[in-house]
Amino acid sequence: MTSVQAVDLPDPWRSVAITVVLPTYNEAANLPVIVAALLDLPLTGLRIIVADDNSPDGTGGIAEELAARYGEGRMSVVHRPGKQGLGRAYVDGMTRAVRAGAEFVVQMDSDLSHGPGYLPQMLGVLLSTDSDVVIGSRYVVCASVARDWSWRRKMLSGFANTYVRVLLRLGIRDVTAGFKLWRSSALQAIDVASIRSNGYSFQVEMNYRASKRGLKIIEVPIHFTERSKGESKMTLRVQLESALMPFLLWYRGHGAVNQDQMSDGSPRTTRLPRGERSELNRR
Ligand SMILES: Nc1nc2c(ncn2[C@@H]2O[C@H](COP(=O)(O)OP(=O)(O)O)[C@@H](O)[C@H]2O)c(=O)[nH]1
Ligand SMILES: [Mg+2]
Repeated sequence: MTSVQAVDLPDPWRSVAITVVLPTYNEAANLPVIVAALLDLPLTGLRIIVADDNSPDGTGGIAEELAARYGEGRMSVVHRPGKQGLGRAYVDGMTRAVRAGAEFVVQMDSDLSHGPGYLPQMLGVLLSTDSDVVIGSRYVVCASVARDWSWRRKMLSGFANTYVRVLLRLGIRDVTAGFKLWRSSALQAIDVASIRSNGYSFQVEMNYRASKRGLKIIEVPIHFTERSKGESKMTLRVQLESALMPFLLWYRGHGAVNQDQMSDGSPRTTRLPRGERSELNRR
């Protein structure tokens, strides 16, 4: 279990620079609702980056209208050429957020499954401790998932979590959670720009790198709501990748990321896939 220490809150804490990255693919009905709820929070330094993959339902255009209404200072839109998956959209949005000077970065679904109202609490936990990542968790005490989440999805999520927990032993209950608040320094430490996976495995790979880097991860309970509008983009391909990636991480882990775990105090390095140096670390 991560042991965390209390630290002094920055003053004033509500105006810290925090950017929420919202990946969208066909979320025309949900986007205006979540954007309004986020910008209504008592967090004056909160900005939104929408990363849209050229949604056929016109979500990209709706995002532009919202950005014009709320102003550039609060919201911007990244138009990506086509559907490349959740992980690609997150890497794009998160990399831009860090580069633009965000101190904290949030990842959450745009379909209102992750309640915007949890954010001040998650930020409070991050700021008042020396933790690096706060997960909005479905599988800790007091957390819950929607009753109307299909039994198939509940089983899939339960199975995926157990499989990853047993295989990788990261000490995280909700290891496939998509609702997380990161310190930007943590995203730089794990070199988010070099993450290659998508879907659930994107979440697992991020946790794996964070854990191997020795970053402190805390889970706070949330109620996970099923989307009421639009459709899930979960595909068989995403599920297969999600099954394979944790195994590859485990298999390679002793080479690729364990270099981070130097106990002799020497500088830590992250070996990147295919010898790449990422955009973020090139700065
Ligand atoms: N930009 C982008 N967003 C995506 C893609 N696939 C899913 N999303 C978004 O990722 C979030 C989670 O997707 P969702 O379909 O709700 O997955 P589920 O909750 O696991 O069923 C939603 O905000 C989707 O719009 C994609 O290929 N590109
Ligand atoms: Mg969803």
